[in-house]
Amino acid sequence: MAQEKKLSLPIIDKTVIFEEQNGIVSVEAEFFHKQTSTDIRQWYRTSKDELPIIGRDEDKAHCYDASNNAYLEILPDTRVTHSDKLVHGENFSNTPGKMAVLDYNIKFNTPGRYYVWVRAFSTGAEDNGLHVGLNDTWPEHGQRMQWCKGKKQWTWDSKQRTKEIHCGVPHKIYLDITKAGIHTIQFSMREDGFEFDKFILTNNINFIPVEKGPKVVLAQGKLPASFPEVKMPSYFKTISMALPENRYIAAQEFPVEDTNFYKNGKNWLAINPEKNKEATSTTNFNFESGNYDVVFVGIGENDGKSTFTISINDIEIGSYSPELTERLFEEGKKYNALWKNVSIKKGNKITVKAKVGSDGEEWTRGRWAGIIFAPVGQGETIQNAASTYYQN
Ligand SMILES: [Ca+2]
Ligand SMILES: [Ca+2]
Ligand SMILES: [Ca+2]
Ligand SMILES: [Ca+2]
Repeated sequence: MAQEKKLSLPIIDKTVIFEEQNGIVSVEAEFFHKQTSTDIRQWYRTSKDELPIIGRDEDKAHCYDASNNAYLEILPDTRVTHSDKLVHGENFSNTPGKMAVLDYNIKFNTPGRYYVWVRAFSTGAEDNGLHVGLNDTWPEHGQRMQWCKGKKQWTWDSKQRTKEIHCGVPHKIYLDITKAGIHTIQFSMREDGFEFDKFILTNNINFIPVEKGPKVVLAQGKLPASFPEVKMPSYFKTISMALPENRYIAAQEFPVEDTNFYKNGKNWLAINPEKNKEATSTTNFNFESGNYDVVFVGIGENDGKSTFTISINDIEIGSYSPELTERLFEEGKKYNALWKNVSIKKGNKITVKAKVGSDGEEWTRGRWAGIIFAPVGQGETIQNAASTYYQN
């Protein structure tokens, strides 16, 4: 069987039934048991070793950070920008239930109104609409799910596009489950190129899923093994290598012993705020003497703002605090500091002092990734290299 065909077929059968418990149910998009109305557009699975090549499709694979390391995309994607022709019934369907329909069986224990959230990845303005239905009906409140925020990253949302508000109104996307038992939840295309990772239904109007969302629970059947993980090169590595002339020292090349820092994962140093509020580490600058643009790569956290102070031979070159984030942590330009045209001699001591921050309840961990010494005038270029969570 051609690889492409295989990627549009279900990987579970209809005996696999998901279960709502305590008013919530969570399902991977790739766990549909049936796909219909597929002559013009279909959903295709992408994972580390599975890349559908189906006509026009200008964006890359986005397995990194996808729940279960896999997702579905409606292909081909012939309407990428507003200037591409809109063809009803081909690259767009304002009528739900007509094109690329996915089915999921869910056992509901608690009847009631369920708000539908979907985790999607949008790279443009014409790949961010979807419809949701129930038992082959397509109620008004499942139509025109819309994403505007969170471009180029996996983003949970639950909003209905209206004539007045194109970016969608919250709390308007819901399905009414009138009795307990097994129901079929369905999704169909509104815009081609849509990328679909996971969905949840919750009877709590205030619930907001974060990160990869709640775990999948089964009422019966068995799920296939997870897809292989896709590792991204670290942000620090990516921007360090952006110019061959860059010199750099990763945080984890700094000594840890007796500094109050610990190694956090493979790329960062951090402070355990339950033990320490400050940490300092020093290493030698073993590169050519000269002037450099110094980029300090800190991590933005959502519990507050850490503070970093960098010194060369005990003379401070500056202090700064990365901005607050919405995610647990984030890397990118706005979390870095840049000091231009700094004179450094071979053998100078480079010292990083970190202090945890707080939002009044939780503490940050003073996470940082390293320091880049770029040629003078190139600091901005390094700063503008892509961030971890933005994929093309
Ligand atoms: Ca694509
Ligand atoms: Ca499209
Ligand atoms: Ca796409
Ligand atoms: Ca998924």
